[in-house]
Amino acid sequence: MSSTGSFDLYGEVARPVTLTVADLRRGWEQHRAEVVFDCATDGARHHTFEGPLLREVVSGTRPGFDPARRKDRSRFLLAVSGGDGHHTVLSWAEIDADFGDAPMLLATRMDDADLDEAGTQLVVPSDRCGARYVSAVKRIWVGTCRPPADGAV
Ligand SMILES: Nc1nc2c(c(=O)[nH]1)N[C@H]1C(S)=C(S)[C@@H](COP(=O)(O)O)O[C@H]1N2
Ligand SMILES: [Mo]
Repeated sequence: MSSTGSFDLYGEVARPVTLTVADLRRGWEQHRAEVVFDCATDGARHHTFEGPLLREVVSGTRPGFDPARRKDRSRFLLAVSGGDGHHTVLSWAEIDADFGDAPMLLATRMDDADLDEAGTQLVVPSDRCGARYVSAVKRIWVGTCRPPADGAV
């Protein structure tokens, strides 16, 4: 059972880890992002977030790719789940500096509030809509999916 505000980072990685928001604040350089996104029900939302880059935090777990090979890295996915069951998927290539280079964060602070109790929030400044800004993150799975087999269609 994980403590308040912590999340599990696991999957096809050498070093799975459970991290608190305090760990995120201590362990990596903090970045700041002022974002606007559209919510289907609430319209334009404005927020300021602070936190480490998602790719730096995930890299610390040593995902099971050869870091020197772009094609190998491009096979990996991340699945991010909130405590309420909201779940979204992104690809490693979206955040990899040689591909999409999106400056996604794992927030330690939103607007004027620390997220230690609520839990970290995924910040996706390159998204136009808010659906992937998963709050109260509980799990991030990192891994690959099997390529479609011949004759599967
Ligand atoms: N855990 C969780 N995070 C979530 C959602 C959700 O239902 N559960 N909804 C998303 C959607 S659709 C939007 S638009 C934003 C809204 O964030 P805000 O209300 O803080 O502006 O949160 C996102 N993060
Ligand atoms: Mo939304």
